[in-house]
This record gives sequence, C-alpha cells and structure tokens, in this order.
Amino acid sequence: MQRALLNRATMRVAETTEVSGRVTADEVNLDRFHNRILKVCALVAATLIPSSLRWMFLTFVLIVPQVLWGGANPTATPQPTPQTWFATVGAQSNDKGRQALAFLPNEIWIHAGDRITWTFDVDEIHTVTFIPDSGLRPAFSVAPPGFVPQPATFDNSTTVTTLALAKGVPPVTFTVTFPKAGNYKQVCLVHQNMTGVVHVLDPSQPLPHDQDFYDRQAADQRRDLLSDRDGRSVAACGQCAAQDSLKARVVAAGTGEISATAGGTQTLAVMRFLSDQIYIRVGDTVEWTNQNPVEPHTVTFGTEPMDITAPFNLRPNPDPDGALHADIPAGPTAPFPNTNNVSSGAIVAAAQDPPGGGLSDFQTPINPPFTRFRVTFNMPGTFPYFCIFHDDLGMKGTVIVFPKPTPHP
Ligand SMILES: [Cu+2]
Repeated sequence: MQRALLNRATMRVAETTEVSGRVTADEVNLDRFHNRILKVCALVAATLIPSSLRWMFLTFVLIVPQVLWGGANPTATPQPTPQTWFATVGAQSNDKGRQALAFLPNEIWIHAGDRITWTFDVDEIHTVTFIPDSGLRPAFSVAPPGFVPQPATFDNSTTVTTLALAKGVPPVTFTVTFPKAGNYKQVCLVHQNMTGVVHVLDPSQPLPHDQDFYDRQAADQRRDLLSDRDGRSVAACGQCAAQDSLKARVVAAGTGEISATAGGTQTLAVMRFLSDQIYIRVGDTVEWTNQNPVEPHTVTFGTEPMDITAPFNLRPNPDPDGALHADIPAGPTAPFPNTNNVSSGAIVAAAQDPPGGGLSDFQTPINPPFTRFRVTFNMPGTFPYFCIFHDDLGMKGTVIVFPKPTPHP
C-alpha cells in the first residue's frame, strides 16, 4: 500500500515518539472540532489488517447489513433533560507509530434517553459497535471516503455499528441514543480486546461522574497507553532485538500489550519494525517476529501481492518449527523463482478460543497461526520492506546485505 504520502522518515519509536500528556477539557473539545485531513491510504491500508477471514469483507461496495441502522425507532420514555456525552475512539503518538486501540474513556454512566457522541481521532480504523446480548458479532465493512455516519439508537434489540472509520475532514463522529436502562458492552469490530461498557441508569438514579471527569479520565488513559508507563512493551522490544534465534538476526515486527480497566480492555500497538535497519552478509538469515498480542503485520519485499494477507513466493515448506521461510532472490522451487518479491502474509499470534469454539467473536485460531517469518539473503544489496497494513503509519524497514568477505590469499 505504498503511496506518495508515505515518504516520511522511518523513525525509531523508542527514541523519537512524542506523547502528549494530560490535556484539559477545553483542549479535548478544541481537538474534537479540529479539521482533519482524510488519509484515504491510511484507511485502506489499516483496513487490511485483519485475518483473511475479515479480508473477505474488505470492499468499497457498501454491503451494510440491515442490522446496522436497525432500531432507529426510539421508544424513549419522556426525559426532562436528555444529555449528550462525549468520548473518543483511539489515540496515537505524533509519528503515528504508537496506536492506542481503545475507547477513551471505555466506561460511561448515563441516564436512559441520553446519547453519546464518539469522535474518531486516529489514522487507524475502528468501529463503534453495540451488539444485543444474544447477538452475533458481525464482520466490519470499510467506509468510503467522505462517509458520514448517521445517528442511531441502541435498545439491546438490534446491532448498532459504524462502518470502519478513521479520522478525516470533517471530524468523523457517531452518536448513539440509549432509551432503555441496562449495561451494554461496546466493541470495535476491527480490533480484538478493544471493549468498553455503557451503564444506562433510570433517570431517577444519580450519575457518578460528569463530562469533565470523563475528559480527564480519557486524557489519563490516552497518556498511560501511549507512553507505555509501566515500560513493559519497550522492555520486551529490547529483549527481542537482542535475541538470537536459530542463528538468525531477529527483528520485532511490532510490539504491544493489552491492558484493562473496569470497563474493558485496551491495547497499545507499536506499529514499527524494531530495529528498522539491519546489516548482514550474503547467506545470512533474518527473522521477523510479531510481538503484538492482537495486531497482525506483514513483512513484504518488492511488490505488494494481490492477496495481501496471504504468504507470497515462499519456500514450499515452512521450517521445522513452523516458521515461514523465503529467499531473496526466491529459490528455484518458489512459485516465482529468481524474483525479489516475497511477503510473509499476515503474521500474528493465534487468538484464544472461546468456550464452544464459536465464530461469533472471531475468537478462532488464525490458521495457521504464523508469528515468525525468515528470509535468507543470497545476494548483496539494499532491500527495503514494509508492512502492507501499516506502512502509512511509517512501518517500514531496510535490510542491507554486504558481500561475503573475500579470504586473504
Ligand atoms: Cu503492520
């Protein structure tokens, strides 16, 4: 998904990422209405993230299930003063390398009849989705450029969701009215482990917090996620960069970690190759490992394959430990021998299985669950590569291969 706008410098996240700290409610509001530039490429690229299962649904043909806008028939009991609350979807570092896959905040108490407006604030795509207690989790569809979601009502009878959205111009918002008291789980259809809850109370009940509290809480959660305050994600990177697996040089293709609040789970995703430049000699092997618990990445050299989620031009058999293996140039048994076009396909750890093994929450193993990809370089040169899903966010790297030293006569 390389485009002209991708020519920003690749940065080492750990060194250069800037993370905003706490922001005031005014800043939040200002930001909320700040004009944004629609980056279509980011939307498209980020959309391609998920497993091949979901790729089937990536289309600009708007197959919007009827359930999407169902229930737009408010049966609200008369409310004296229905209130509108505000929250944000996602957060990112200035270089976009760190993405908070989170609803900010992810737990809100409101009165029946109130509504909540979510603002999509990042280049990574997300959905705001409410599914009835007995409902199945649908697949997501990608919103076309300029798409403006219409307000909806959720009463726990039919699913309400946006299409997959990223920030753009005008500010992309989605408003949901909640006419019935209840506790409703909120999910993002694009990302596992991105959940929240809306507590809808009877108007006779007092509410524990005001909007100012939620603005401050959202800012705190944003800062904590993006700054990786406990340092565990960055520490993991340091370890993996120093690893030496099967005598291969190891590069982390993304890292991250899941954290939780009382309202649900959130994920920090570092969309970078660590380290992004590596020096080897002809005959050496480089191994990429995805260390993010939920976010798939690709390691792609040369031209993007048609099926971006599938491995491309590899050795016919994986290594004995299951790792995918390619050669540059591709060996004689590869589908397209002697070319430099190879791709890992989407590599990510397998999701956990739910009881019963149902498909309803996409909690099935990604099959096969590749997390390692190796490339053996048999020619000298400079070999740039990228993640098809996240190169728009700056996820790119380079392998520089030196000739073998000539032995002294
Ligand atoms: Cu990626």
